[in-house]
Amino acid sequence: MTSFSIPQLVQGILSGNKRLLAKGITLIESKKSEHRQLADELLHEILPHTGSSVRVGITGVPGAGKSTFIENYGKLLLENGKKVAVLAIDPSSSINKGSILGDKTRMEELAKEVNAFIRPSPSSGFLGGVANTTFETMLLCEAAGYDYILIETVGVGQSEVLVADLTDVFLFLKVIGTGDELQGIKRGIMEMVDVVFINKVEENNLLKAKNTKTELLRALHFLPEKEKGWKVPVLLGSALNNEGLNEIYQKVNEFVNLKNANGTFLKVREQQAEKRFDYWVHEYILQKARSENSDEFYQKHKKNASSLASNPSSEAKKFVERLLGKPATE
Ligand SMILES: Nc1nc2c(ncn2[C@@H]2O[C@H](COP(=O)(O)OP(=O)(O)OP(=O)(O)O)[C@@H](O)[C@H]2O)c(=O)[nH]1
Ligand SMILES: [Mg+2]
Repeated sequence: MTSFSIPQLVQGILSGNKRLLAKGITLIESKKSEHRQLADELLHEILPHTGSSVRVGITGVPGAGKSTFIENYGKLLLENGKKVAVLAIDPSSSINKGSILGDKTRMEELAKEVNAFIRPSPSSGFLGGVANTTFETMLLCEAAGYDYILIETVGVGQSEVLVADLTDVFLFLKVIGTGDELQGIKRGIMEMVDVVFINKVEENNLLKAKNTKTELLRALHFLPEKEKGWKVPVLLGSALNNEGLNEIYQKVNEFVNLKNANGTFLKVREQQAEKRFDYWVHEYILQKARSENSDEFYQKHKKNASSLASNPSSEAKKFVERLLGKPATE
């Protein structure tokens, strides 16, 4: 990994060299503290060259067609002269290692394109860590000139929230007739969504799809407007047969333009970066807590918490006060 110097990595990434981009990402994903130092140096150098992409999150139940969608939507972006990077957020990836690569068949054509870059989810780590890695990977991809970053949520649960916190546009892929009607209307997801695509719509289920659309629009109608002046559109189509993707392309661009006009595009990104900051505050406090000087106290307080000798919250407070040099209150 250290066979390249930081200036070499910077130069390679800025010139769009995929191999060096991949090396840079590996550095970012490393858990070794000396690598983190290097990763910070790398990010410092490339930061002035970031921010110019459109970041799109894509969610939907397993099998909804996310990868198929990305393959064909990605190709459409390429046809429009754009460069596309595909990343994945997979909180369960330690079990389900590199699942996006398992999807090879579904992104086979996109993967072969010069102007496309596909990176699987980091192979381990807790959710917050994976989100952070994805955020930094996205920055590297931007520096390498990718115009669209597509992030697929893999697995279920909290990954949607994280992807929404990393992207400018949040796209929900819905399938009909698989019993996920209720999930689609699940408030949590619907509140985060900017564009809905009902996928796998074919002649035999067109009517059902239209009904689902009406239902979804009704549900959306009751939610507060997330972006001023934006009515979340529900589009029908087939990712597999390349139907409806042009409309998605238009809607995504329309949404980005509206956000820019409203002044929310950059504002939301600032809020997202603040979340990254908070992540690192927690991370560094924990690191300091476990460092040689404090580890004894850390273990002691933790034990008091685990045995419920005192409640975990007050025990944590005592420990942090001690860590910050305040007189211990015990
Ligand atoms: N008939 C039909 N099948 C589709 C369509 N889009 C995707 N599929 C099929 O649905 C299956 C799942 O597609 P994927 O793209 O892997 O779905 P995914 O959401 O990425 O799945 P996970 O990553 O496992 O969550 C595959 O067999 C696809 O060929 C479509 O528009 N019509
Ligand atoms: Mg997939």
